[in-house]
Amino acid sequence: MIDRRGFLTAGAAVSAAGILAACAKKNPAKSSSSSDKTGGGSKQITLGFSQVGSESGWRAANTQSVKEAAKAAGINLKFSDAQQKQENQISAIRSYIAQKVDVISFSPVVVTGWDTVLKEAKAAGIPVILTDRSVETSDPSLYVTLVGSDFEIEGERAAHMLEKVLAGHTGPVKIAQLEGTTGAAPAIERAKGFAKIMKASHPEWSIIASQTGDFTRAGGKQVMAAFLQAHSDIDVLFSHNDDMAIGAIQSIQAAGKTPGKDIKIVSVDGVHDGFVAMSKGQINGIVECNPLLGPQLMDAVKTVHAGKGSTLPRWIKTQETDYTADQAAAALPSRKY
Ligand code: GYE
Repeated sequence: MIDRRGFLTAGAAVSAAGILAACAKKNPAKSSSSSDKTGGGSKQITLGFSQVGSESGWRAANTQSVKEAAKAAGINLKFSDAQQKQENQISAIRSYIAQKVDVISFSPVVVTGWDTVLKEAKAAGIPVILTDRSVETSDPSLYVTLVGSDFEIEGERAAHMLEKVLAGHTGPVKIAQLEGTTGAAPAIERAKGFAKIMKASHPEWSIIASQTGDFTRAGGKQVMAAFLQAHSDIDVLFSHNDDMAIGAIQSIQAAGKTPGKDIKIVSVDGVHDGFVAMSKGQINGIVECNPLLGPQLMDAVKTVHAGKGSTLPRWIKTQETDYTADQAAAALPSRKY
């Protein structure tokens, strides 16, 4: 029995090998050109990828990275944008199952509600790799690995960033929080990590307002305007991404306050426009969340397709850094997204 986390039986592996051998005999020229493409000596891999949407600069960079990395790896990519709707992702995954793609990958918009469709993929023998965001499932065999960031650690890093930003400040600190999409892993875990450090070390900090801005600029702008109406005493904005912070900056200015001074801002991502706002002093610190997951994802796809999924770690994490406003201008030209 081949251990591919239950995705492939020995019989299926043997018959797949048989088909490949037959193809190679029938058409050696074709087989060698496709082996050049994949670099793996087998037929071209088809990957069905369901993206969350196009809600942010992070997402745009992530989409580009996935497309470019698939091309570079010689992987045939079927791509669909779910416009932040879980039902669209579920239909995309079902359509990839019907098309019999080799591997399915998706960035789940929210954490819950995936078991049924993941079981369908498993029953069809198609391995699933999660990217960017995680799911909650009672059956760990429903996906092979997750390629993405540790969002709880990002929340902790955001709290430590705020400690730096507030250095020298004494007295109570009133914080407004712009949350990401409700039910999404980065929204849940960034809030959790931040709250953990706050609870452990900062009795003087309090979150006086917290609401979702859905990771979009328009959402950040609208929710921050409402926060400012309800609270005249906000000292800090913790935004779960740069785009919402950029939207919020407009509302802070419209309320006659100076972003970065009257209201200190810490956000997550590190996209180009976030760095521009930080170099103007409007954002005080950014916790980087790397969207360039394409190359690691394609490596994982090849490994899984080669039947070696069980050799992969359950979570393939990404490398990230933190930036304060004084580092922004110097870092901007070398930013890749
Ligand atoms: O921080 C945000 C995007 O899931 C890490 O989604 C991603 C988040 C990212 O919309 O900008």
